[in-house]
Amino acid sequence: MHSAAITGTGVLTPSEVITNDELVVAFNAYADLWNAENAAAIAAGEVEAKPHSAAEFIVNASGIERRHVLDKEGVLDPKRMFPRLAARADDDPSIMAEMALKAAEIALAEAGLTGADIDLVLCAASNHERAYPAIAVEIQSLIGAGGFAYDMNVACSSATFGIQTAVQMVKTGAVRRALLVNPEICSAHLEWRDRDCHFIFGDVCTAVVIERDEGLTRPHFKVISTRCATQFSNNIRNNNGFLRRTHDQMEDRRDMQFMQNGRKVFKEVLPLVSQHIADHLTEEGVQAADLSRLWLHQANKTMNDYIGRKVLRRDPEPGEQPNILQDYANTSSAGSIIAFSQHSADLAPGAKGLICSFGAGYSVGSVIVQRA
Ligand code: CO8
Repeated sequence: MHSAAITGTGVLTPSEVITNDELVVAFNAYADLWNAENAAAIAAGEVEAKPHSAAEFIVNASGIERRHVLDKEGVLDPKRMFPRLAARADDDPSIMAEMALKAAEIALAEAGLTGADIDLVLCAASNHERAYPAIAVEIQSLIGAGGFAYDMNVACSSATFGIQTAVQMVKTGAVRRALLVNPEICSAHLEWRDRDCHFIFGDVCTAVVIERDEGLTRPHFKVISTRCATQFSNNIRNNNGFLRRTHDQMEDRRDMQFMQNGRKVFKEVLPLVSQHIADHLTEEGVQAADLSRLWLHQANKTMNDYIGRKVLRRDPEPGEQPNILQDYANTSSAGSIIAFSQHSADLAPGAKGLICSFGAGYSVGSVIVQRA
């Protein structure tokens, strides 16, 4: 068996930003329009008026202050409320592949590699823009990688589960160098017309290079261990899928976008994640006190504060558990990787840390790493 290391990471951040204030202005204009159009039904008690959203609620409930998106104009148009992304010809790079290419370039440069050095490409995300061919195979071709490629989807845990897959293949010798990309176009499957969730998500793409840990000369992170777990729940769900036509259900239904019971998720996922991390550390003989940093899934600040306290058995020091959700919102699988990419270079050789994601499924994935 070989050892595996993370030798490069990259983040592609879309340039367009929506602040909470901008988001709320657009949502409230949409709600006013909808209420005016449905005034008679509201007066008759047949439907409920849509209440306004509030920027203060958003930041207090989640810690999110802004989010990056591929298309701001479409999201903020009260008569549209979702992004406008131009359709592409089959011969043009798909949107996810284009995002992945940019993040991959950064990660490969950090690792001192080119696409030709890669023999496994995984595209792991919470949605894929087409059924087939796999986006990963398109990326493999665009970067000139050899070997093979495929898509994975474990919702918010896609990146950590992808790391686990790549690490196992590197360890067994099935591949030597893997590129994992997480192009998350959350704006296209978020329901921006629902005030309970319209603030939650943003768009981004992350990339991670995982290699056999032999003869590495640049700074890197040894992968000590990975651990994945799933437990079925309907509390985070999106029913959109290829059977829609067969059900004669092509209308714009609410469950064709992201849906969640946020309170239940909060209550059920927290103990699951805390126990998962505790078990992972025990299994590997790593003490909580040995961890210099936690790079957690970026869904909710209160959730992360709670998990940090549970894992470290004290309040995390500033910088010990970096959050990026205030700037990016929840970017599904990419969140913990953005935190890792942006807040890991300062760790001293020998320092240990833990990447952990959690979300729909439910799913939890953790990766213990050590700076080298
Ligand atoms: N403005 C003002 N008031 C509001 C708003 C708003 N925007 N939204 C809700 N309210 C009101 C509610 O109506 C409610 O009022 P009342 O008490 O009168 O009923 C009150 O505020 C409180 O509402 P909530 O109970 O919903 O508020 P919470 O404190 O629970 O906060 C959160 C809501 C932030 C959603 C919180 O529950 C949370 O973060 N939960 C965890 C969610 C989570 O981590 N989910 C993971 C999902 S991500 C994932 O797995 C990947 C999926 C794939 C990606 C999908 C991309 C689109």
